[in-house]
Amino acid sequence: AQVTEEDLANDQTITTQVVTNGMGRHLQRYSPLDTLNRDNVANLVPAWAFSLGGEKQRGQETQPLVYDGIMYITGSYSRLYAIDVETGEEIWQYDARLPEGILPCCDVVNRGAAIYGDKIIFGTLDATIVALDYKTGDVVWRDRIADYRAGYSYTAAPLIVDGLVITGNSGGEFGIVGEVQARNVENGDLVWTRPVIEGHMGTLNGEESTMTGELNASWPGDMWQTGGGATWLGGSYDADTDTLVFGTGNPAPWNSWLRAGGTESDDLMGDALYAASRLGIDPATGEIKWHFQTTPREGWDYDGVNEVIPFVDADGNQRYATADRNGFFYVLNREDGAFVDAWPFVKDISWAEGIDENGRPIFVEENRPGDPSASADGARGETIFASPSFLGGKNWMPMSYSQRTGLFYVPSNEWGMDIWNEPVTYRRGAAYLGSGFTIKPNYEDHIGSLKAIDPLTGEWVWEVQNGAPLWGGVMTTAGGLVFTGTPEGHLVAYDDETGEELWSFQTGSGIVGQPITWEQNGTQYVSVISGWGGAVPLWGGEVAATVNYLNQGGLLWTFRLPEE
Ligand code: PQQ
Repeated sequence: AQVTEEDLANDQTITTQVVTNGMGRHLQRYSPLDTLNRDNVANLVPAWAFSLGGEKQRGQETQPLVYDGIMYITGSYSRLYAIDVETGEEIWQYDARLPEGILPCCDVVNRGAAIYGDKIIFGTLDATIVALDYKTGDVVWRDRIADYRAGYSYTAAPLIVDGLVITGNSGGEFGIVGEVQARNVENGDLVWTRPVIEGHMGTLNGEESTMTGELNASWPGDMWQTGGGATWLGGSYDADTDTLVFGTGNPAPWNSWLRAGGTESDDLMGDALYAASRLGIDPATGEIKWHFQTTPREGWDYDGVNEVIPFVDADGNQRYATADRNGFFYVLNREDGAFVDAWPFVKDISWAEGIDENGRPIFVEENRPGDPSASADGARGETIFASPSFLGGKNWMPMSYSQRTGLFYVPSNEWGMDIWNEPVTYRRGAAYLGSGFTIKPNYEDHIGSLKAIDPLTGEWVWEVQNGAPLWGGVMTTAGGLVFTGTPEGHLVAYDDETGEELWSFQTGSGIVGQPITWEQNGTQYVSVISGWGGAVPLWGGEVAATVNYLNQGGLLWTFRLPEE
């Protein structure tokens, strides 16, 4: 058997396999399976568990893939495992040999692989992409995405469309330049590249194609050359409009005054296009079809990378939805990415009063960290409190769209930060922030908040609060279930209409992975990886201190209903 473009295109409806990140390239993470449902989920029990082994633990963020009786997962430190789905026995394991000196910003994570033909493909922390034979784990081809010594890394699941492997890059905290690349999945040959910062040149078939944006329209001087905008979370594919949708990280450095973004201007200057944006890209050529910038004049590390999910709203309109790190839930038009509406999905947003009718934030200028050069000694600008924190109202952990309820299920966090700016100059391979910060909880009893959101009105239909920040993916099913995990270790199933907890299981370590479901010989299975880590323990300030009791791990769990 070989995975085809049809398999990828129909992944949501072919319930015996999971061959794409997102359980469908639109990333809805919704399964039409309903043999497991609200009436029987209380009986769910483990079928098997698989340990990643070794002393290499840290954050386990993978979304498993299932094909032809084999489950494929990636692990921390760029490992990939093939496992028998019936028994949980290992078939083979691939360990990337990582060089000294890799510079991942936010833990040694990997979010999953891609599968096509007879190959399984994943990216490694040294900004390399590797294709393995899916039966043996032997390397078929390997290629460098970018130079890890300049701060580039890679953590996302690749996306496959029409025989091309599409990847982003990581490294935004090091003054790299965000880019999307497409390679021939058969041999790894580079087909096109699209840098996402204005002034940089794209390529197609080895030749220069077009410049991104217009030089110095929104970036002063040569700041665009180290402009950040890492495309670190990968993207979705909207088959109906034949568009890749990729998000871009914050512009570098964080200090917006150095990019002419400290004050509002009459033209685009200071907006830092196309950082902190969503881009619609032509998969055949890498040309940008449209852009929507969630946070122009970005100054709080509000990366615009979060997933964009195509859906049809209750009035029959073709829409995209995305829950941005900046705290606003956006609905965009699917043809051209144009702004439709936006609402807060967390409480206490302080950096903006709202979003205007053009989709531009209404800034609260007092809540922008101050200009260091305006301070007495030039060493530190005014410290302000901003909410959400730089780890966002929502970070990378994917939300889900239920076709059953028409609601989005958003894993969000209620927290803020003290943040200030400092002078900084670019040095290759060194952190390029120009900011300091401390994250703080906004409430004593919870940070995590799973919300069911109506995409027509922005209304929160229900909310379930959690002590620690939520950091795991969400999945919905036609059985009326919402699955997600907590850092405290529980995989939980909720009622999709009420938020009532129907089942939970303690997995032994924090869940920052992404659940899936599929069916094998008429039985519906649910799998999730457990293993606490990711950005929170590293960057979470006062919040990290409240969760430092959580243990690391590395166990993949698979559940089913008991045999009759
Ligand atoms: N990764 C996580 C995680 O896996 O928990 C959280 C974050 C990243 C962030 O909050 C980031 O800002 C971030 N930024 C970049 C970047 O700018 O290149 C990369 C990554 C990453 O690759 O994991 C993260």
